[in-house]
Amino acid sequence: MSLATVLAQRPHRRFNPLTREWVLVSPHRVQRPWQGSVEQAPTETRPAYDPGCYLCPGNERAEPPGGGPRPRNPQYEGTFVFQNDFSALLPGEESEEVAGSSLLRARPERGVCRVVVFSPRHDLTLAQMPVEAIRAVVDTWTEEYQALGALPWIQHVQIFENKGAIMGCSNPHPHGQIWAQESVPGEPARELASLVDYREAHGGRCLLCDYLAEEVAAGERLVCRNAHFSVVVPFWAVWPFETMVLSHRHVGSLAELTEAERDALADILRRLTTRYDNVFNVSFPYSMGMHQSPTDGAEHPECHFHLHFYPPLLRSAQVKKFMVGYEMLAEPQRDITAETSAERLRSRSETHG
Ligand code: H2U
Ligand code: ZN
Repeated sequence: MSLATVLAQRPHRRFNPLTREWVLVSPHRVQRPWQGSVEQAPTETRPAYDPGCYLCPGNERAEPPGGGPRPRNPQYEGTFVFQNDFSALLPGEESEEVAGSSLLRARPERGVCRVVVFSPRHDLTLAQMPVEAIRAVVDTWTEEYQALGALPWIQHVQIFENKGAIMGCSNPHPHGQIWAQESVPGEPARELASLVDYREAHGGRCLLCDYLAEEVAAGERLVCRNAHFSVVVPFWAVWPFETMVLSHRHVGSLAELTEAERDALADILRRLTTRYDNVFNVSFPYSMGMHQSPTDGAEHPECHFHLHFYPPLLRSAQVKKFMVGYEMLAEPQRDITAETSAERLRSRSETHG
């Protein structure tokens, strides 16, 4: 039996070389071929300015947790960054591991949480923003990565966006978050370990450079690309429409991108998010974020800048993929294959409907 037959028809497991975890794929369970039909969700119309929004220009934010006056946003015209009023991490004094047993371990964790508002317009999303405005978001992310990373005690800067109420996003005003902290958290740490090991085992080669070359040659999981970035549904994708955005050049972070690459990142983000919205004709929810070099002062030649998009939707605007039962207790599972998802995303328009 050929690999292609197994991948398309037989229950099988695929290996994620970044996290070193397996995903169970059950393509035979997808009974119905894709009809291309889409449910029209109620079109939500939002005003360009919402007087009740805590992110719109000039508005008051929520009352801070300790009480006191509510902060007021400036009349910003581009992107706007502020310290998260309900930060999950706090700066403070350095301290040692606190609990004293090998099974009950804890240590204080210091950090900084910021909110990055993408646009003064309450009614837009990345997909609907002009590419120049997305480029401004890329520049803001870059500045934040550099400024937070320059703090001597910050080792990792996680930039991300939760989009859509289904992903726990509290406000439709386009925005993302940054959590910077003194440790490298679990997911990037696992990826880094894999990248380091691959580099050692393959004479200095990069896992993601090699992976990208294979995907470009195969073509079947590619969604779209430009001169500097490619989007693939990873071979090992867990979420139905999961994608990865990979830089063509082996760079570790936003800070190393050229002007042309920053433009290209804005372009690919606009095109990918538009394709997503056109899958079910809804503003597609997702969590997305980027993985870049830790800011621990060390060289990280193994790092390869990339973004992950994790959208929860499966069959329509309403039907999401549940990560329950087997997924919680054993390992992730999916029915629709990465190849089929890539084909669907490829067939969508890059013009916003
Ligand atoms: P999410 O939509 O991804 O939850 O992000 C919004 C963040 O904005 C959230 O982390 C913060 C919340 O703590 N926030 C403020 O900092 N000030 C406010 O007035 C409301 C929300
Ligand atoms: Zn708003």
